[in-house]
Amino acid sequence: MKKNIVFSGIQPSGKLTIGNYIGAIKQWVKMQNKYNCFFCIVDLHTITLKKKNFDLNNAILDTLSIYLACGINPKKSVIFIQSHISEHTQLSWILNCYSYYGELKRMTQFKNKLIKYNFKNINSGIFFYPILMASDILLYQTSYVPIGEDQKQHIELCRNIANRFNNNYGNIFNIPKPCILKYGSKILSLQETKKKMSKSDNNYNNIIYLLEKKENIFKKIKLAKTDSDKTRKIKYDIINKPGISNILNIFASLTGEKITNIVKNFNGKMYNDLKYETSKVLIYFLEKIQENYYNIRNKESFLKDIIYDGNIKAKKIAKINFLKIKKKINLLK
Ligand code: AQP
Repeated sequence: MKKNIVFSGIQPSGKLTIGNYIGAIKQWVKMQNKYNCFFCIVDLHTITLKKKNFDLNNAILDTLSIYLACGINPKKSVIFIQSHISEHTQLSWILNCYSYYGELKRMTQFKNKLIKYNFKNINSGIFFYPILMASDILLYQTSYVPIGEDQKQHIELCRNIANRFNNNYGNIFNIPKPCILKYGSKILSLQETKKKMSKSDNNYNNIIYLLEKKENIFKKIKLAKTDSDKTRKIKYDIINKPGISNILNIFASLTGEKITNIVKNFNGKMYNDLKYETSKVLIYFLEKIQENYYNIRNKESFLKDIIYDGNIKAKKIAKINFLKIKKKINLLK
């Protein structure tokens, strides 16, 4: 039987965080045993925001090394680079013509970026980003897209565009479904619990990187914002106790323990006890990933071979599917 297709990607826009792992990569590792998986390094999305002295080429290899270190297996999954497969941008133009200004304007991520950059110097790449993302997904006839909560709205848009296209031309695109975890789909920033943890956050104390040093983990988790509830009771309540709930989410996601059990085990204990144990969980968990990472990161020819192989496999599918789309809209006889 033909396996369903899974597509997902991460921007090589900085050092990956435990948010990227818990929300996305953790799901990928599991899914690669069951599905036909395409894991992309979405470098074209990264150039929507420009950072001074940022070495994108290096960041792509860092991201690939993290994928591998976390357990993405190039023998099971296709790992490739978005900009190397020209069909992504070609399809993106076509889909631009089947999507509306109004729907792109409503995207929360876009609105947040407008605020973050004070409505100044917003390039149109940021505006069209969700269309390129839809192209990434639809090009491979994807069934499932494992992502964090923040990307949910973009998948809804992608589904709308695919349905619109199908209504015009027959069943061209598979309609993809998002896979979003019940717990851990939005790991919060450690000190500003109203927003998610993000690799491009300027405040490093908000983030635990996958390559975070042991001593920083203790320090950052210790500094993590909690709440002013006088009872200091450890309980899962994302509305009233976002900080503590976030720490519980991290603990649960990395150990596989149920939140209710963790809460029971910490009954009567202090916030600092939970923070200390969570730091230990993080250190134990990240140790292996970091060891794997440092073993492969300087093997550039090994990494480039993986990209080469992945690109060939992705290109083959992308080319066939894109030709079908072009034929349907009469761009090709
Ligand atoms: N805090 C998070 N909790 C859970 N999942 C998260 N993801 C990101 N942050 C969290 C998921 O990771 C995947 C890759 O995301 P991306 O790099 O393509 O862009 P992003 O969502 O904008 O992630 P960042 O870390 O916030 O990147 P920057 O700072 O560059 O914008 C996605 O599946 C995302 O949901």
